[in-house]
Amino acid sequence: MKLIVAVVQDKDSNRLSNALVEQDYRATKLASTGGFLRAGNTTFLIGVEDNHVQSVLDIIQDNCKTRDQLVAPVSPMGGNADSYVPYPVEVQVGGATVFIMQVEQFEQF
Ligand code: 2BA
Repeated sequence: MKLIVAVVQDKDSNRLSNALVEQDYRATKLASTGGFLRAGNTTFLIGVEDNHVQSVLDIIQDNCKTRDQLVAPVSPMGGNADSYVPYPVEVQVGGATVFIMQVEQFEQF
């Protein structure tokens, strides 16, 4: 069994969860925040048998779009000055950042 961890943009999260439910995959959605943009995104935890990993990756790819996002400068006050960006920058975000991990044991009680 594998655990797929997918960080997706909030704008894609409803479409992705609907697609997963339609294809009978179970998932948990976590509200998350990107370390760079400090904007909200959504992290999906999806547990699947090994032979379903590619099918889930296809669903993620079909439902998560790449977007350009303009980032306004973030004030370093009260934060870490090392990561301060002093001018607006355009970054390409997504479609999805995906990690696939081996699951040692899976139990449901
Ligand atoms: P953020 O950290 O907010 O990053 C948003 C986008 O900003 C990234 O898009 C990338 O294009 C850009 N970016 C990130 N760090 C950068 C840096 N140090 N310098 C220049 N540009 C930078 P994505 O790569 O598509 O990532 C989207 C979100 O996925 C990230 O949001 C983060 O929440 C997550 N993510 C990406 N890579 C990750 C990793 N290696 N580990 C954990 N989470 C990751």
